Amino acid sequence: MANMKLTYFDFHGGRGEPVRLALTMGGVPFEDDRVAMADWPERKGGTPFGALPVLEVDGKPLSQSNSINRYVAKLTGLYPSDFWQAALCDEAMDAVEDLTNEIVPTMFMPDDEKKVRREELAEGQIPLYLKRLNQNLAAHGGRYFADDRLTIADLKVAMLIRQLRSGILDHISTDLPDRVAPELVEHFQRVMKDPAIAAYYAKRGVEV
Ligand SMILES: N[C@@H](CCC(=O)N[C@@H](CS)C(=O)NCC(=O)O)C(=O)O
Repeated sequence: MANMKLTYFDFHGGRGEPVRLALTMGGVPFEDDRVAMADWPERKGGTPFGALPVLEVDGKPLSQSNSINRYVAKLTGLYPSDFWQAALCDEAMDAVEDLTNEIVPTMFMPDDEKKVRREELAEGQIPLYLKRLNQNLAAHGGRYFADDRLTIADLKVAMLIRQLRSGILDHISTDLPDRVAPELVEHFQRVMKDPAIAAYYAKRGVEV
């Protein structure tokens, strides 16, 4: 088994969390290198594109969250072998990336600009994406995004729903997912009840 090291920020969510969950679910040991924000400026230059997550496999770096997601999902049986099901899996993960790319810049905005931009997103792109993801879930059987089973796509979407409901994004109402995409919230709860995931968070004392 290759030696794995995941480098990501020190919180339970974001682009790196599906990788942690997938490796844990697959029973793949890895070094969980959690970077404190204060240390990031010093470490940024040492990453392939100045961003995290980065997975090192036997010392060789791999960046870009969805590329890492696909790689670890293939290793852990969380990626469909059927090409169409794999494409559905990618579609959901890339949609979450689209939205993440809209939300993340607001974290670095001054308060007044942040409020305006987040309110705009809460009226526009966020409900639009949640509704479309909700429709995709329904179209693929209602329980999971692809392959009629939990795949890496479910982990990625679930982390988005958790972030939106967590209250860490001021000016975006925490009940937005419940109002516009209730089946996605049920899906999130289904994913969190997976025994390996529930055990992972219980061990870390994290409420989900
Ligand atoms: N396209 C990249 C984006 C990575 C990215 O922007 N990561 C954020 C954290 S989620 C980051 O490293 N931000 C710090 C920075 O850009 O300095 C991916 O999908 O991995």
